[in-house]
Amino acid sequence: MGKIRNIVILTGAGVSAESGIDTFRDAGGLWEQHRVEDVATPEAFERDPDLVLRFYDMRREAIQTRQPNAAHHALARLDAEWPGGLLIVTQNVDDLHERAGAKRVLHMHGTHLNAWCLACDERSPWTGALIQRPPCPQCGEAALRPDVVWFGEIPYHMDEIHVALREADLFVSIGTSGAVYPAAGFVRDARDLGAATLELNLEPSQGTLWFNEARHGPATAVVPAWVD
Ligand code: BJW
Repeated sequence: MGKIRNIVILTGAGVSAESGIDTFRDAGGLWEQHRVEDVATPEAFERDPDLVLRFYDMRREAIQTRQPNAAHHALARLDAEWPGGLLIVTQNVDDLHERAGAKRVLHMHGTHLNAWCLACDERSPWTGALIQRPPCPQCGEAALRPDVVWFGEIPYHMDEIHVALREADLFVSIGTSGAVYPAAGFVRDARDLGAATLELNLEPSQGTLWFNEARHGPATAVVPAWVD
């Protein structure tokens, strides 16, 4: 990879699609016909917490039965072997990058493995259901929500991500539609800061024209082909 030293890799739902985890905007429908924008907002949670908690309980349960695929494994290999800077910024709430062995991973939209208590503001590891309103392990209040970032909320780790983008020689976007900001803007940030940019996606994303290069196909094929 020439003179490249620092790499930032952004992943989205497409990297986990072949592990059997539904994407958000592809054909095939969302749970109970809801648009993700209608379920993944603080307003939706206020309006109908049962609906939102059932949506996340169902996804948390499904994710725990899924396994990393060849794309996650290829990225974990790259993470283990790349001598320079490398950061995987995932929009996914699943833990398949980590289960494949990747270490340098940030979850900018949170993780399904944590619950966040709205009473005491603490995060706790959480693998069970939230619909029965279990008490917070820290304060005992029944005020837990999924520790994920909804529309209108500020994504996690933005300072670290911007530092990595500033230092990146290569920005790679994998399996994301480019529909959701700020992640959809990273390609332009990286380009403006001098990085080369590569898209690996099933099809051209909404931001495909911003990339120097695009390779289209299933993640389990195009990601290992790029890494190896
Ligand atoms: C395959 C494949 C295979 C399939 N192989 N590929 C600027 C302009 C306009 C609006 C905004 C703006 N800035 C902010 C906004 C508002 C808003 C926004 O973006 N709205 C848009 C709808 C326009 N953004 C926000 O509110 C964000 N917050 C924010 O901006 O705060 C302000 C702030 C930011 C920074 C600093 C300070 C202040 C928060 C966004 C939160 C998004 N949350 C969700 C839910 C997370 C929890 C959960 O999982 O339920 O995140 S929504 C959902 O979309 C989820 C995903 O991470 C995210 C992105 O989806 P993704 O991963 O791209 O999936 P898909 O389905 O869209 O695409 C899959 C792709 O894979 C497709 O292209 C397929 O082709 C491909 N594919 N199979 C390879 N086998």
